[in-house]
Amino acid sequence: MTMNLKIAIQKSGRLSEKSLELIQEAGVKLIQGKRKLISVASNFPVEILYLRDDDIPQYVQDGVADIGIVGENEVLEKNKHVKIAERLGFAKCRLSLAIPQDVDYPGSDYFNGKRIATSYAGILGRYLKENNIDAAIEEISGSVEIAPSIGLADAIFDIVSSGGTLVSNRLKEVEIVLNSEAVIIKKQDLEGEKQQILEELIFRIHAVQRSHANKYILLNAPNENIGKITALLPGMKSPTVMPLATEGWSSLHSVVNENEFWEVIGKLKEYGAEGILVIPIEKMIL
Ligand code: PRT
Ligand code: ZN
Repeated sequence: MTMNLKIAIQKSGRLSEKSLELIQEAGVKLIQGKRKLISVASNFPVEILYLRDDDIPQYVQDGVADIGIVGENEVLEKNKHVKIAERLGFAKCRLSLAIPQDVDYPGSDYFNGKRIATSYAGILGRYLKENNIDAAIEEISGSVEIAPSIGLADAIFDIVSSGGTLVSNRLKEVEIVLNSEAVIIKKQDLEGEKQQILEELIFRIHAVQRSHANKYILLNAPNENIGKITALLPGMKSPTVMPLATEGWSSLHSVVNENEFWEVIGKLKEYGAEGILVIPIEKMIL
């Protein structure tokens, strides 16, 4: 009998959809539980627990779940005994200090003697201590951005993503304390079969991430330029080159990285490539 790896993900919020997507793209088929607190998988030894993100570090520490998907900010705030097993690259944001727009900012000394509103008292407390800043922390659980305008605080320490919330509350970001993204955390002493299931899951996640970062490319090119094009599109090992019925031309198949894509396309056209097709890749295993 195999045991299931228990995976905690956010029940509803900014992380839930992407977390589920990641697990499903890794080929895990979930059978929805009736009350939607738990789902089990039909083809992979995992089960999913749907929780509030704030509770995930604690549950993973205590072994209620074996692993969890949560914002790094939440992991550092809760400061539980868990390990980061993998960084996932989504839900990117930062934890920053912000002050009213019309106040001059001389540097972090500014915060001495000030009151700072936040829901991240743990991270802020450590930052203030490390930087020898003597400020008061006003811990509040929501709508931190309005604290300065209602006279509750002089500054805020909160999550910033686009910066829109700060602007609409007439605040400016003055110190970035932490950059965060979604991560997989695991129990400190995860081992044996469960550790193996986690490794298989991470292997599959890498294949999915790689496939998102790359495209399959097909093109026709004059034979005299195949060498240059091959150097440009090294592919996984080397490109596939096949002769076309038209004399002097070949068809070339390879893989191209999303980041280099437009640059590569420009050069391919210079080298006389025609009929370029670019196709999404579903999975990519090296
Ligand atoms: O109910 P539950 O407790 O599970 O959810 P939650 O409300 O605590 O969390 P949720 O779903 O809002 O966010 C989950 C995680 O997403 C956070 O812990 C971060 O790791 C990550 N994340 C990424 C964000 C943002 N981007 C974000 N922009 N979390 C919150 N925000 C909020 C922020 O609080 C601020 O009010 O968006 C506002 C700022 O956004 P901009 O774009 O205006 O700068
Ligand atoms: Zn939360």
